[in-house]
Amino acid sequence: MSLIPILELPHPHLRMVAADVAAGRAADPAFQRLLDDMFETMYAAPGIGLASTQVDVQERFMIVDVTDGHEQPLVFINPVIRARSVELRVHQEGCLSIPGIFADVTRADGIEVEALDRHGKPFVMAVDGLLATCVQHEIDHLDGKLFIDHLSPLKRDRALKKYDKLRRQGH
Ligand code: GNR
Ligand code: NI
Repeated sequence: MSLIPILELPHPHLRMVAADVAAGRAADPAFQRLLDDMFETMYAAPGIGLASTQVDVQERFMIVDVTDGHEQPLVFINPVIRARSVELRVHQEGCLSIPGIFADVTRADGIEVEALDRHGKPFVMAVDGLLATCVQHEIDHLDGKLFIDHLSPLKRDRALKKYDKLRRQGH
């Protein structure tokens, strides 16, 4: 297994929209190895989610594990949000692609997501709380979207200026 470099802002590939994962790709040993390497990379960071876009792969899949002890590793291939709750939830988000920046983001509290698992088998999962926040954050990555895009122009501007400053200081 090996760690994969994570793209950081302002890398332009973070803004790319990923294409669907092709049928049969789950049977490719290289794809399974990529998933294992992504889990290793996410746990090492440490992070609770990692989208293909962040490791410079433009195919629609992501991994998530919001547990403390690596207890619920989830793979979502070609994820689609089928339903979202009216209730919203605010969570202070961060992103491995914008290190050092954290801000409150409002998203649906609960969602129903349809996807394929790592073996290519379809499933539907209802999630809420932190897991729902994380799944929405990761699906955004597949569409070239970052959590700072959910902020008001003023707050986004402040976050980006802070990020620039951190980078100039060598963080
Ligand atoms: O590790 C991560 N933590 C996190 C916290 C709040 C909301 C979303 C996240 S996802 C982030 C890892 C990451 O950047 N995934 O794309
Ligand atoms: Ni992220």
